[in-house]
Amino acid sequence: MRFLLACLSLVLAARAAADDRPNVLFCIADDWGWPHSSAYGDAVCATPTFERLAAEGVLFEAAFVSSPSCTPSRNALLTGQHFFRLGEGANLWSTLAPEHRTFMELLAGAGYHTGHWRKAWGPGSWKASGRTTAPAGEPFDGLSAFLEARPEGAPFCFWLGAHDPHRGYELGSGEESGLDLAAIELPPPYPESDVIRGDIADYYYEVQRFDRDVGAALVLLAERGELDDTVVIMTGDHGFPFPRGKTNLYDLGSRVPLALRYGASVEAGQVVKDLVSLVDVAPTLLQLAGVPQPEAMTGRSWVPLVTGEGGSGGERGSVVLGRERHTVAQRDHGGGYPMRGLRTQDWLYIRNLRPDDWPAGWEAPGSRPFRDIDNGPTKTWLMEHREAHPEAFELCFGKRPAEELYHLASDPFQLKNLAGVEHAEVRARLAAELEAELRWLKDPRVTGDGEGFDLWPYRGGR
Ligand SMILES: [Ca+2]
Repeated sequence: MRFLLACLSLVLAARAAADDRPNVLFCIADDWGWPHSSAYGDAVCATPTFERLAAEGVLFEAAFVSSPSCTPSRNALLTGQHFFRLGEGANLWSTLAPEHRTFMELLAGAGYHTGHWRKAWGPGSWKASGRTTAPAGEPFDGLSAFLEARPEGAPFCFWLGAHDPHRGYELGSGEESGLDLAAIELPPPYPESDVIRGDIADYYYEVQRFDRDVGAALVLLAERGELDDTVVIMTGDHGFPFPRGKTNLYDLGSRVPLALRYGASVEAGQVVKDLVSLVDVAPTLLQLAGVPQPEAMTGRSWVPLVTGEGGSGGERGSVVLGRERHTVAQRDHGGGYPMRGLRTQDWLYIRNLRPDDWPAGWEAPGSRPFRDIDNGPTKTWLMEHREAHPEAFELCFGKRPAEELYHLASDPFQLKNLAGVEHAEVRARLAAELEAELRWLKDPRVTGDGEGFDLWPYRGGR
């Protein structure tokens, strides 16, 4: 039997060597959010590589992560399943049980040479679940080293990760590099502040550094004559690490840049307005590689969208968003601040499951205040100026009602909650739609076992 299996794997390997399956270059920044790219009209954050991918392939205008926190976002992306289907993997600093297969593992099983550079899965301990292979392949010291180790003729899937633009930043690096602070569009509700402008410029500096890294990888593939045989995806794992960004279901937290290029196989210059989720990455890559999509993967392949078969007029109705525990910021029970949301083209509807808690944790002497918001100059400035700018402070740090509803055309940054004020019919319709989606997806918060999320260990220390 073992001999037969060995023969079969030799046959498959030979077929892989002769096949025309695409290579994959998956590029993901850490904390790079929408709309921080020149491709989306940002006047200061120049990302020529991302613009090139969009011009030579597809620019997605409405891409969202499953959960705006590193580990659950990456778990969802790798497994093609929403974060809440992944047990402990729904939380930051967690693990990923071996039964949740990742696209990297499935491609490796199909004969692909796989590996990653810098930040891939995590943070957390994937070994803690009993898993014996890394969820995003073995580490390599860059694309060149990875390609040197590639078996003759094998297609590859390389995860180009980064720690950019995660905090901390070198203070003043953005301005020193020549970025025009005065031209930065401050996202509401931030008040005018040179400190906030400088902080955003430092974030942009790291976004641009990531863009250059991806650019170098494209040059390398082009020199080897392999660029047009490679599916290139470039995105981020959630929104920017600023108050009301990362860890929030607002667009600044959950919406990300996304572009895809695949030589002549995907028509250049397309703009997809449809709502897509990064849980769709795994099904998309598996379909392109000819690997069957496991039943557990609930994401939807983008192949019909980008090949024109599925249209691109914004037909996809909604995406599901959510969050469980980020840091251990809830001092009373040690759990998270559970939220679920539904984003349509016209509305954002949010359910906050524990409205009595502080969304980012609270302030207490001797502990890091509002722990779920990364420390940095913008956070500090907003806290120090809370009396002068109480509305901004409240929107960034304050408690939230059980339901939020935002009308995107009149309120693109989602500042004016209409739930309970007007549009009761819309609220009821979206609440029912969210409930139905979560039930279909078997979310433990809906099917009755949601307390488990609060009980898993926090593998980041305390
Ligand atoms: Ca991140």
